Amino acid sequence: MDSRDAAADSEVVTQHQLPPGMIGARVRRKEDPRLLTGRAQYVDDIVLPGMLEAAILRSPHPHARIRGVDTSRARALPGVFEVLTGPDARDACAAPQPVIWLMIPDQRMTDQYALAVDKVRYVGQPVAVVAAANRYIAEDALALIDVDYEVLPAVSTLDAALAEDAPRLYEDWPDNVSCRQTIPKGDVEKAFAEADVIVSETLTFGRQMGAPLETRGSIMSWDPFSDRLDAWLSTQSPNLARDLLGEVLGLPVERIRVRTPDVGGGFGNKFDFYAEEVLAALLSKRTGRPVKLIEDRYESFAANAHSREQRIEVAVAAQADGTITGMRGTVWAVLGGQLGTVGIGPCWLSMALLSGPYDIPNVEGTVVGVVTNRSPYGSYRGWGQPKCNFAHERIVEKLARELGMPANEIRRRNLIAPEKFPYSSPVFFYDSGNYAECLSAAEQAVAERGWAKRVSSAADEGRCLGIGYSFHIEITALGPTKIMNGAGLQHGSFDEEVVRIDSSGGVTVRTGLSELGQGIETALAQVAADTLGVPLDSVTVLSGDTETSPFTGYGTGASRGAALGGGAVLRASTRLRDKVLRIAGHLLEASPADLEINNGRISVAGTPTGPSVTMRDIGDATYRRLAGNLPDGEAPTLEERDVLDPDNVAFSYGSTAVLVEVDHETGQVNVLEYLLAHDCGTVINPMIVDGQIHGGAAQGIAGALYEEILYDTDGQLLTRSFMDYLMPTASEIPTFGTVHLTTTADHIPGGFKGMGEAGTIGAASAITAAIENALPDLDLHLRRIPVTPPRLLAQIHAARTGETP
Ligand code: MCN
Repeated sequence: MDSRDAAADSEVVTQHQLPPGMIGARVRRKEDPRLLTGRAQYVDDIVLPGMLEAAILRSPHPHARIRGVDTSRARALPGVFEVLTGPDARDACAAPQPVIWLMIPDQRMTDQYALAVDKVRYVGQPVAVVAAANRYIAEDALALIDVDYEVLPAVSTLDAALAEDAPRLYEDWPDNVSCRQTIPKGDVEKAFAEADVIVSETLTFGRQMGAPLETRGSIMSWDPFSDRLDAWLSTQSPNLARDLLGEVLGLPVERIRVRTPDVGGGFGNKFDFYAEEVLAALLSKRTGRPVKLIEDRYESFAANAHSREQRIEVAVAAQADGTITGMRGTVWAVLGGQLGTVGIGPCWLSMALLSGPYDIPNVEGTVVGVVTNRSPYGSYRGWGQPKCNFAHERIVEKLARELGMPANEIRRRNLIAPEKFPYSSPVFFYDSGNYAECLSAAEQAVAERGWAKRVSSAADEGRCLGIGYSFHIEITALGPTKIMNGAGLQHGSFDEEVVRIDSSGGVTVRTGLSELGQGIETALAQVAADTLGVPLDSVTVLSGDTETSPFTGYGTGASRGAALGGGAVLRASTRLRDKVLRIAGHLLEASPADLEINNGRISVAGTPTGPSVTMRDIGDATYRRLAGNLPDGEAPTLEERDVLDPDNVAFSYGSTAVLVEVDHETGQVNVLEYLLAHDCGTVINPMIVDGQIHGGAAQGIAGALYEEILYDTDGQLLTRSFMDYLMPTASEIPTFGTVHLTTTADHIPGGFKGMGEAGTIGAASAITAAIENALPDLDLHLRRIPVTPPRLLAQIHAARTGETP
C-alpha cells in the first residue's frame, strides 16, 4: 500500500487515544513537538561558564612529512589559552586512537594519533589545535602556526596505491595493503569448472558520506580537582565513546560522564569516535576550563568518516536455467591514510554478505584493504551493504541478459526458499523470511500502479522510461556479543533497558540509545505502553546521559535500536506488568491471573464496570501507603531492568522497484516513483518505518545519482561544500510507496527486526537497472556509482559507437 494512501486509510492516532494495541499503531512521534518548535538542544547550544572554543589546523597536503611546527606566534596572540601539536597529543594520551573492529587479525595498523606526529596522510588531517577565548581568536591563531612540510608524492586512487612503484604511506610496509582475507564456502573451483555460463563484472562505488544537519561537536570539561571528565557529545554511541575516551586518555570510565543532547542526524558518521573528542578533552585538562569544539562544514567534508568507496570484482557460475551454482568476488576497499574507528569493517561486511539473498552453495569472498591519501573510511548508513547489493544485483541483471531471461526470474530461481531458514551463508545465519513473496509483492504493486503502461505510452511520445528492481537483505539487531566479538568487534553489543512506574502511576523508560531523528523515543514508549496497558502519554523515555542511562552496547547503529531496545523494554515491561497485577490482585482480592489492564485501569477480565484500581493506586500502594497494601514478601518499588543479548542477528529484507525517466540527450535521470516491499518483522510504528524507508531511499537515490566526494589525481580534496557535493533536495526526490510484510524474528522478544538502513541498500541497484531498461536499444552496462549525467552520456556514446567509455 502506498504510505500516503495508508496514512489516509488508517487514522493517525494521537497520544491521548488508546488503540487496541500500541505496537503497530501509527502514532505521531513523541519527539516531534520538541524538534519542530525549536526546543531541541544540540551541543552547540550549550554554554558553560568560562568555556573556551577550539579550532583545528588541518593539513592542506595529502601526503607530507612534518619537519617542524612553530606555534610561538599563535601562543602570543591575546585570547589564546593553549596550542597543542602532534607530539603533545601523543605524549598526553595513554593509547592511540582506537580501531574497534579488527576483523582481520594480522591487519597492518596505521598511525593513529589525534594530531599528526611526523607525517600527514590526507587533506584535512589534524596537525595542531588551539583553545582560545572564542572561535574567532582560535581561527586567527591557526593562521599564525607555521608548519614546515616536506611534500611527498601522494596516492589518490586505488590503482595508484596498488602500482608496483607506488609511494608508500607507511615506509615500513612492503606495499599499501593493510589487510587481506578470503572466506570460502563450498567448492567454488568446481562450480566454475562445471558451469554452463559464467558472467563477471567489475564495479565501482564512489566515495560518499552522511551529511547531518548538525555537524559533529563536543564540549569537554575536565575537573582538575576530582580528575573527572564531563563530556557533551553529538554521538550515536555514548557508552562506546565513554569507553574509548577512557582508553585513550587513561582515565577510568567511572570518572567520565558522556551526555548526548539532541543529535541532529548521525547517519553512521556519529557512530565513529574521532580525534576531535580527544583533543577537546586534552585542551580542557591543560587549561582547566571547559572547551567546545564544533566542526564546520568544510571540516565535515574533510574529516567526517567517508564511506562507500570500493571496487568489486564479481563473477557467478550458473546453469543454463539460471540457477547460480557459484560466486566469487573481491572487494577492494579504498581506505584512507589512517584506519577509522571501524577499520575495514564496512568493506569486510560487503565481502561477508556478497551472495546477499541468494542460495548459492559455493561462494568465495575476498576483501583487500588498501590505504590511500584520502580521509579515513568509516560508518555510513548501510555500512557495506549498498556495495555488495550493487554487486549481486548487477551480476544477476547481467546473467539474465546473457541467458535471455527476465532478471526477476533469475532472482526468483535463486532466492533462499522459506523452508531453508535458518540459512547458513558464508559468515552469518539468516534467521527468517519469505523472499519470493516479497519480490512478488513489489511486482504486484508495480502492476497496480500501471508502470508498464506508463513506459509504453512514454515511448510513443519519444520519452525513455524504465523500470528496475533489486532485492536486498539487511543485517539488523546487532547484536549478539558472542558473534560480534568473534567477528572482531572489541565491544559488547548487548542492550540494557529500565522501565519504572512511579508513585503517580507514570511510566519512565530509561535507555542508552541515542535519538538521531529515527524515532526510538516513540518506539520504546509504544512497546512499554502496549505491554503495560497504559496510555502512551503516560510513558516518558529518557536517555542521553551515561550517568543515569543504562548501558547500550555500541550504541545506535546497525539498525539495532528497535529490536534490542524494543525487545528489552518488552521483557522488562512484562515483568513489571506481572508485579502490577500481583499488587492489584491483592488490592482487589482477586487472582492476578484473572485481571487485565486497559488504559491504565486494572479490573477482572470481562468486567469493565466492576471493581478496579488504577496505575496511580498501584503507585500509591507501592511507594506511599505500603502497609497492608502490598502482598506479603513483595518488595516495594516498581522497576525492572532487562538485558538483551540475542543469540543471533535478525535479517530484514526488501524488494525495491523504481520508475525512472532518462534524457538521452543530457544524461539526466529523474526518479519518478519509488517502491519498497519490505519485511522488518513486527512493526512497532508503521508511520515511522515508512519515514525511515523514505529517508533512507532519499540517501540511496543521492548515492546512485548525485553525491560523490572527489579528489584530484594528486590527492587534493575537491568536494568542500554543498556546492560540490550534490545532496538532492525535495525536488529530486520522488513519491514513495511501501508495502509491509511480516515475518517475525522469533529469537527477539516481540519479533522485531530493524530497518533503519533499508531504504539505502537496494537503491543504486534498482536505479541502474531502470536506467538500462529505459534505453533498451543500447546494450548499456552501468558499472559505476553515482551515475552522473556526464558518465551516463559517455556510456550512451560508447554504446552507440562501440567505443570503450
Ligand atoms: N521501527 C519500527 N518497527 C520496527 C523497526 C523499526 O517501528 N520493527 C522504527 C522505530 O521507530 C525505530 C526506527 O524505526 O526507532 C529505526 O529503527 P532501527 O531499524 O532499529 O534503527 P535504530 O533505531 O538502530 O536507528 C539507527 C538507524 C541507522 S543504523 C542509521 S545510520 C540511521 C537511521 O537508523 N540514521 C538516521 N535512521 C536515521 N534517521 C534519521 N532521521 N537520522 C539519522 O541519522
